[in-house]
Amino acid sequence: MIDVQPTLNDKEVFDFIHNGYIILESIIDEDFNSKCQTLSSGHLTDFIQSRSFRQNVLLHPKVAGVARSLLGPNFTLPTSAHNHLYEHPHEGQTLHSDGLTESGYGITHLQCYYYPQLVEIEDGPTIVVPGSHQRLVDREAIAHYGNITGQVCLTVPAGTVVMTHYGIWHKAGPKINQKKRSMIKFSFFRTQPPKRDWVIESDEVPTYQHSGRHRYVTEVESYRDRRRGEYTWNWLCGLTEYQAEYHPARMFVAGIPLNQIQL
Ligand SMILES: O=C(O)CCC(=O)C(=O)O
Ligand SMILES: [Fe+2]
Repeated sequence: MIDVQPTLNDKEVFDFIHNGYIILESIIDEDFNSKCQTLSSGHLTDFIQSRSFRQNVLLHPKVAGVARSLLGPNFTLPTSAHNHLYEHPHEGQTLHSDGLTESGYGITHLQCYYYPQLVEIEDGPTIVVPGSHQRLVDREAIAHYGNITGQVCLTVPAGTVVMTHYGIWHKAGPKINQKKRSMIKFSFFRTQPPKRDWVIESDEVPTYQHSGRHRYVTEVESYRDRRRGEYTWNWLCGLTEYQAEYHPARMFVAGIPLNQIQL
């Protein structure tokens, strides 16, 4: 099987649990970014399964290292992706979580946003709400929300990959220029029960460290966040009963386990 080393340590796993995303800035090779800027909008299949996309993006040691850390050794590589390409000005999307987001404390699905070009505020960056990923809501309920204190505009350098918990609330922000802005979205899934096999210094499992209140939440909600974080941490460390789950989004987003991939 292709050797992928985990990259996250306990503290970085805490941060992912707390925020629901991790930003890997400017990691993809410039020539490959340029190549991706010529892709057409919408569904992508052959290109995503190509050796060059696998080598440059999916198996980039930092991208695969996060997938390996949070989803275990035999995570799936995607066979398709979606290019969210905007060119003309638009007023932005409404806040939402994607299709088949569901409740539950585990981490089984990482949805990734790859930006092959620089994204500035005028370009309509994706906006995410840190810590929103464990709050299952219906899309209509949050679609009318405006800006939320503490939301993060993903204004990022070319070649950035943002890896998110599938449930995170997000939207494409308003765009006021005619520049092309692409975001290639793809997913990794877990295939095995979790265990604490990321980068560890000692076998002793630390207790979950809550990073405090997100800017938009009250004390009580923050307490709930802490409890939810503890459940996720314990689940990831293999301390709670694991029931094999087939993430519902996998009905639409296929993947091939790493142990079946040959480059
Ligand atoms: O393009 C973006 O920034 C976000 C797109 C998105 O979230 C969607 O279409 O579901
Ligand atoms: Fe979305």
